[in-house]
Amino acid sequence: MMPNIPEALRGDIEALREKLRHHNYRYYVLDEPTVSDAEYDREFLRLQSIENEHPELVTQDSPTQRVGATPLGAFEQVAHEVPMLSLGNAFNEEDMREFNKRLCDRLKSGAPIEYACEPKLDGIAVSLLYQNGVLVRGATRGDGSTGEDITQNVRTIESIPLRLIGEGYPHTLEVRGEIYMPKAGFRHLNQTAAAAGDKQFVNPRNAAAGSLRQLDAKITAQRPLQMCAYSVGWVEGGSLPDRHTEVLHALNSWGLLINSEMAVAQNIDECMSYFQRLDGLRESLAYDIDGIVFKVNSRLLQERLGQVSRAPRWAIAHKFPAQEEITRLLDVEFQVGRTGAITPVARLEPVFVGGVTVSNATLHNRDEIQRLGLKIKDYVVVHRAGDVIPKVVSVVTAKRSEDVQDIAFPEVCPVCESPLETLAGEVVIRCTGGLICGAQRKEAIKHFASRKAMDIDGLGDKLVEVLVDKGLINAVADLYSLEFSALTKLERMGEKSAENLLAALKESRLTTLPRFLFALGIREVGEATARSLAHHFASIENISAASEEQLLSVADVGPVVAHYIADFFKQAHNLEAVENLIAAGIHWPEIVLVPAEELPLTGQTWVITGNLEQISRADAKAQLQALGAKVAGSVSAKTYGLIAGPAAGSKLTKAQDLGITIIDEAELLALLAEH
Ligand code: I6G
Repeated sequence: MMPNIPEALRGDIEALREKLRHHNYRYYVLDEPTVSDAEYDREFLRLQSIENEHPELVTQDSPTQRVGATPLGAFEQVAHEVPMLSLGNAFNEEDMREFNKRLCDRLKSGAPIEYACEPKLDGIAVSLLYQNGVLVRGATRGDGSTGEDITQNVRTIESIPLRLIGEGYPHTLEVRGEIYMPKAGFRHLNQTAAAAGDKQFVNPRNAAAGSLRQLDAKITAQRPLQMCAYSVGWVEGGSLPDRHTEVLHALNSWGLLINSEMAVAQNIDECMSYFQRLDGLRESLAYDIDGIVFKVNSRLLQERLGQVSRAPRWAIAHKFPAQEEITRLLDVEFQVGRTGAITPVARLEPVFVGGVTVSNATLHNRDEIQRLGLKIKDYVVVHRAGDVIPKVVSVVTAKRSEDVQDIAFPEVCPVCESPLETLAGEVVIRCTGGLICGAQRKEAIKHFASRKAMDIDGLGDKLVEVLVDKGLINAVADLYSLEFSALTKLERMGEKSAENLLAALKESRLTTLPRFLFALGIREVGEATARSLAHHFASIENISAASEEQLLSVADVGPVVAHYIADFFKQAHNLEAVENLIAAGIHWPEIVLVPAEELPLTGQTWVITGNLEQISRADAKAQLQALGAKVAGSVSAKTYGLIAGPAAGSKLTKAQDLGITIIDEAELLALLAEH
């Protein structure tokens, strides 16, 4: 017999569930919570406690029922009612244009085709089946016809609704999408694994796959997984909008997460612009993507186009170049940097990754080699993303052969044989040789001559190596006494090149104090700090005489940097180098200190967004600050101006809405040059 439960209590419980579903949706799907975590927790506990008292009222779609009780013995097979197709690929613009032409020809239409553009998340394709709005099954794609039942696991993912919200969804609705692990969650998961001495995942995709493969859903529940919907499969008892992007918006209104970068392109040219824009955004996205999926937006046209073998004709994945490849570690060499840091560098069998051929990758330090468990001749996974230096991310131990060799870290500096040291709290091993060390000297001179330092045209890294190796220069000041006759004796140095180099050296003598300070190569003093120091102290004499305490009063100088600066100017050989350079004729326009309230941009707050190409963000920020401006991270009514580079997103839209001045990089450079 049914227990006697007041109808009012049933109603209360359902209302509470609805409320929690709504907050869940706002938090996990819209990313716009309207209650605090504490308030959510209180309501959740209230529901849990009522359900504990009345277990007969617990329903499978209750927000308390995400984690099942008993681990499975094995995953069951699931036959997909509508096959889960795969996508054809495009690797370049030509492939994309051919795809578009194929479709135009087939549709026999001269009108441009409208496309839906969606980032292709690097995750696991899944199917979620909703019957009357209740999640009844979750399955992997498998071979497209048959997958595995992972209902227990998908139920633990908070961005997957256990019951759809809103109205108008079909009675049977199969949603398809990608389960993925955001980059931040992946990093955190690996840090926790490392701290516990457990095995780490190679990348977010493997972590997502491993998490879904758990027979115990309690483990899946602890993994930071998300699900993003990208299409529908089996649909009955209801209808969907005519355009694919509208279908996705409908899914979103029923509680499912869709990609916020989704857009509509009116033609193939707009698809290509979208591809370029997302390529620029790729690194800054919270999740890994491996390409862009373009789909004919009209579902009617999709139907007309149909499919070929197991892929729809109306969709294509335009892939970015792979960011990870496997290659062989041939050797490890040890480089000595400007500050004496010894960096192990992997010499690799050349491999095409991230759009370029890579044959070297940094291994950072000894700890990293140990963490990777790396041996010479191992097969390794190399990662290269954007302009970031290639990195060895893991060893493919399954491919390890018998002939691998241990990597021996040097006992003394590989260049000058000085002893090595590791300072307390650092992992970096350094050569103690200072400027006695040929490698450190060369690096110091290369840095001095570099574009953002003294900008000596024609004095590249190779030439510095030759000049030091031939004994023509030992220190930076020696550059200014180089003679024509000595230069023309060098291999591949004609009279014209020697003349040009001497002219560039002469020209470089007129510089600015910030450039000169940066060129000295003081540890941790980058361009921005050099500029702040110059504008605070106005002269090299004042800077070299400043105490650590005085240095600390400079914007962006902390105790560590203050110590490095003071320490640099305490050393006689550094003071001598500065004197020699000034004696060689290096000079700069005097810096006139202006009171803060009289600076040209005082009272203005600027925000920087999008990509800057000619100036780093740190530098732009420092230069704006040096002119008296504040630089903020978000746009508000108080913002004076927005600097928007390519791939600017929501900050640009907000600034446009607020009618704030918007300038591009070229206008920023003009503004900085003006003052
Ligand atoms: O594997 C896929 C990833 C992303 C897809 C897909 C997608 O859209 C953003 N869309 C379809 C239609 C298919 N696979 C078959």
